[in-house]
Amino acid sequence: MTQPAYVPKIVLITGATGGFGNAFARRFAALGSKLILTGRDMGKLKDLAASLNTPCHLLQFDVRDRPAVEAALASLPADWAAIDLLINNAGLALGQDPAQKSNIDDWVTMIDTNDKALAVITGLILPGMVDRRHGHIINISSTAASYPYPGGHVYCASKAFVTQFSLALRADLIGTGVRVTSVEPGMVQTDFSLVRFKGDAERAAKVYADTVPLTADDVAESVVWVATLSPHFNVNRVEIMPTTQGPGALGVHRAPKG
Ligand code: NDP
Ligand code: 8X3
Repeated sequence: MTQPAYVPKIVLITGATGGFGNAFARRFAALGSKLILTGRDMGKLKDLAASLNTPCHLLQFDVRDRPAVEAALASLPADWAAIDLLINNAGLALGQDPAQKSNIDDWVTMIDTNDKALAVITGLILPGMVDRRHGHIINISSTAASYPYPGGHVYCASKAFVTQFSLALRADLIGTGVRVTSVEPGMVQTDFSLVRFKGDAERAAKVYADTVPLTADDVAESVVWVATLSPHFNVNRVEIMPTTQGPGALGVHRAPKG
C-alpha cells in the first residue's frame, strides 16, 4: 500500500454510532488519527472506542440540541481542540410515502438533523480551522441530492442542501487552506432503511434484497481517499453507487383520451 500524502491528526465524526460513522472511525484509527466520536448513545460510543487502537474522546449529544453541541465542543481539552477533519455524517431519512401523505414532523426532523445541525456544527468548528489555516470538512450528502425519487421529497431536498452548502463553503474558503468535500453515496446497506421505515425490518430488508449494495466500508474508502490527499488538493464532490444501481427514467402520467 502506498503511504498517504497526509493523515489528519484529529478527526471528529458525528453519528459515530451508525454504520458509516463506525466504518470511518475504524479506517481513521488504523491510519493513526486521534478520534472525537460523537453520538446520542454513550454506551455505543464507549464500545466503539474500546475496540479501536487509538486515543478517543467521546462526546454525547443530539446534534439538534444546539446548546448541548456548543457545550460539548467548548469542553474539548486543549490537546483535542484543533480538529483537522470534521465529518458531518449524522443524518437520517424518515418515511418514503408520497409528500401529500407524509408526516410533517418527520420532515422537520430531517431538516433539523441533516441541515440545521450540520450547519451549526460546521459554524462552530470552521473558524478555528480558518485561524489555523488548515482543516477539512467532509459532509455526507447523498445521490438523493442530485437524483430525486418518489417519496424522497424532504430527504432529497435536505441532501441537496448539504451538497450546495459544501460547494458554497468552497467559494468562501478559497485562500484559507481549509478543504470541503461533499460525499454523495447511493444505496449502502446499514441501519439507514430500518430507521427510515421506523423499525420495519422486513421492509428495510427489501431495499437490499437480491442486489449488491455498497457497504459502509466502501464509503469509508472514498472518505479516506479525499481526506488523505495532499492538502493542496481539494475534491469538491464524490458521487458513488453500487454497480447494480443507476439513474431511472423520469415519471410520466398517462391517461387514455376518451
Ligand atoms: P445509520 O442509521 O446507520 O447511522 C446514522 C447515524 O446518525 C447514527 O449514528 C445516528 O445516531 C446518527 N443520528 C441520527 N440522528 C441524530 C441526532 N439527532 N443526533 C445525533 N446523531 C444522530 O445510517 P448511515 O450510517 O447509513 O447514515 C449516515 C449518513 O449517511 C446519514 O447522513 C445518511 O443520510 C447518509 N447516507 C446514507 C446512505 C445509505 O444508503 N445508507 C446513502 C447516502 C447517504 P443514533 O444511533 O443515535 O440514531
Ligand atoms: C441514501 C440513499 O437512495 O435511499 O441517501 O436516498 S437513498
